[in-house]
Amino acid sequence: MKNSILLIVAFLFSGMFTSAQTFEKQAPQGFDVENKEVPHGKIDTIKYESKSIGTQRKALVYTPPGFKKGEKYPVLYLLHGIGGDEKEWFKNGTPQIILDNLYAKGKLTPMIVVLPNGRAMKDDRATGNIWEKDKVEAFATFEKDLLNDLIPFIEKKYPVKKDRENRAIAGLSMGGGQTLNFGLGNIDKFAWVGGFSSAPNTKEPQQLLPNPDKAKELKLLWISCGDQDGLMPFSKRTSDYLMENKIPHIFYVEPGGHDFKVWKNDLFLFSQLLFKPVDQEKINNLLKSE
Ligand code: FER
Repeated sequence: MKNSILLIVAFLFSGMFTSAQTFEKQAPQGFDVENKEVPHGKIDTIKYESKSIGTQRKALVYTPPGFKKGEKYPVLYLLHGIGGDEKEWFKNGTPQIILDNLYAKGKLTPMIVVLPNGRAMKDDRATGNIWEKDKVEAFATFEKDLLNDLIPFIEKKYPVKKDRENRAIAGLSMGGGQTLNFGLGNIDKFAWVGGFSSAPNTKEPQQLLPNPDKAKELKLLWISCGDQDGLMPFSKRTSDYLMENKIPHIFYVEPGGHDFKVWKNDLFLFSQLLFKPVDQEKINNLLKSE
């Protein structure tokens, strides 16, 4: 009897040890290289009617290896930057390869990943002057399109779990700002939020979270930025405000600038935390350690 209790305790401890150990601080070499030997997910281009914009809009959807219509999946909405569109992540961040490789190692909860076009306006292509006022404003307009058009479309067309605990939002730069604005503004819709190198479109902390305690309902609040990135102040001020208000979150300052090397690493780390129990304090300490 005593022995079996000891065994159980030892087993539980070894589990804690392995899960901490196997959460690597940085993506290992080859994490983003296609491996023909592993099962692949599938990428579809979908078109949906946007009542908010009055046009048909496009998004890419990645379904995981072994995807079955009869099962129900959580969903991650993954947003691009100011120069991109629905294909930016796919072309430059290769989430399909990173995630295929993670699935092969058993590191992910099976999920659907939606890559939307976050420039919500009639001509949503990343052409001409991408810094023009109406194009920048269209990144804010996307909140309506996402909540009222895209999410309902995905929930009709794909077998997905529809509660907040099964819906995540993350993004890079302008998409990171959108993520924090929309995610923290709609905690009833999203329980998992990840801002990567968030841009100046990130609302000021007081406006972002007038009632900071509300953010305690989140399962994961991830804020990361490269240490060489000029946009660091937007992540830092958000994290500082959360710290002042004792809101659990992960603040990850990583080596690097404003580029896909950083964002691929972010996706690699962030995706492994999704839709499973996460101790943010522990991950924070792990990411800070040498
Ligand atoms: C800015 C600097 C950077 C800005 C947006 C960005 C709207 C976005 C960068 C990106 O998405 O990569 O002043 O203002």
